[in-house]
This record gives sequence, C-alpha cells and structure tokens, in this order.
Amino acid sequence: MSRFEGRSVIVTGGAKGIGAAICTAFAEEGARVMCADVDVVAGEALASAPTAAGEIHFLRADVSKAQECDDLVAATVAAFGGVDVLCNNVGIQPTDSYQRLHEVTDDAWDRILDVNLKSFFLVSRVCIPHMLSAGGGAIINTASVQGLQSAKGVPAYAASKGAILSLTRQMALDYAEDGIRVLAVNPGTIDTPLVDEALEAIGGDEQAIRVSMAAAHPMNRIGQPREIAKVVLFLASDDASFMTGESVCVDGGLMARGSWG
Ligand code: BMA
Repeated sequence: MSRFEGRSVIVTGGAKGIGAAICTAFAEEGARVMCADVDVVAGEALASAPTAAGEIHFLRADVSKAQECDDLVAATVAAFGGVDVLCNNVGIQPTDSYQRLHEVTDDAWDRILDVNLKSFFLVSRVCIPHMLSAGGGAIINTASVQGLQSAKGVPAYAASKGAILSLTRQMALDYAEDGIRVLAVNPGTIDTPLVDEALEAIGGDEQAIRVSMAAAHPMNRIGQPREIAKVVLFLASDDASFMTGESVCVDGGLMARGSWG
C-alpha cells in the first residue's frame, strides 16, 4: 500500500522514539520524509537505513528557533517541491524538571514550552503558505494523554500538551476551508527513550515501575512507537478526509479507565 507515494512529509523530533517510527512508516508507504532533530547521530542513522519505498532525509534543526524552522522548510521545499504533511512531533520531558510549579525555573519552563509548543507554531507558520498554494495538506500534532488528564510533577509538560490540543482545534477551524486538516494524537506510555529517561530519573526498582506503568493501561502493556505511527499515517491520509480538529487517544485504554485507575 502506498498512500503517500511521492508525498513530502516533515517530522520534527524525528530521529528517535515515536518520531523515528513515523518517519519509517511514511517512507514505507512511498513518502519523501524530512526528519528534523537535534540528535545528529540518531538522525543520520535513520536516514541511512534502507527503506523499501520512499526516502528519509535528515536535517539537524532546533525547531524551537524560528530561523532553523525557516531553513528546515526551505530545505524541504527545495528537495521535495512542497510540504504535504507536517508532523509536529517533537517533545521533551526533562528529568530535572520533575517538580511542582513553585520550584520550576524560568529556564526550564521556557525550554519545555519552546520545544513542545512554540516549535509547533513556528514550523506550521512556514509550512502553511506552501500547503495553501498547493490546495491543502495535513498537520498531525503529537500531544499526550497528559493533555487530558494529569500526572504529578510535570507542570510545564502538562501545560504544553494541553495547549497543543487547543491549538489543534484552533488551526483546524482556521484552515478547514483551505483543505488543510489539523489533528492530534494522544499517546499513552510508549516504549521510547523519553520514558526510559523518566524511569532512570524516578530511580528504585526499574522492573517494578515498568510493571506498574504497564498495569495503568487496561491492555496491561505500554505501547510501541509503531502503534502511534500507524494512527498518524491514517490521520494524514485520505482515509481520514472528513476528520479535522480532533484528537485520538492511542493509549491501550488508559483514558477509558481515567482517574478510576
Ligand atoms: C507521556 C509521557 C510519559 C508518560 C505518558 C503517560 O506524555 O509523559 O512519560 O508515561 O505520557 O502518562
């Protein structure tokens, strides 16, 4: 199946975890993918891995910085001729920022909001004119179940994820008549470096914590990055042509259980 044959796709935070799975899944369906990340080693490794159908290019870009977003989109348009799909996926949850709000420094707050939220604005701002002139496109934002319900000790992260859901609705409204669909996914706990780092920071019996993380999800396991990527591709595809402004939980039932868990 090649739903994205020749399509141009940008994935931010694309080198590892959910982002890498999104890059790979699009390439498998024939897309030309621009993976943007600050992790050069992981990004170059992903770009040099063989892909069955499409291709993955890597560009080092800190998408919390406007100039680097401009350069990223210009490079993508130069290489692929436009941008059909933007996956605003980048997200950080720094382990030294597990604090209650009164302990959070200005720098930690700004860094998390700049990477997790402002980058979505900055990259979208430069992609949208290309989508408008092409007559449409799709923007898929990686939010989190933490945009819907709260975990302790991550105020800036939680604020960024809630804001992504609100921004998704807002953008969907503003571009609905232009053929640009804007959607979000809310992953539960997924087997990624972000979660590995969180486990390390928590300390203690890692295996026991992994078991309790899994048990929080009614399916009694955490998810795999590919299980998010598959839904992202569906949302970006013509199969989801009447969907916009919505967010989809991909969480093994975590939000169905909600706070009763
Ligand atoms: C994600 C991250 C993970 C967490 C998951 C479920 O956004 O915060 O560390 O396990 O939400 O709460």
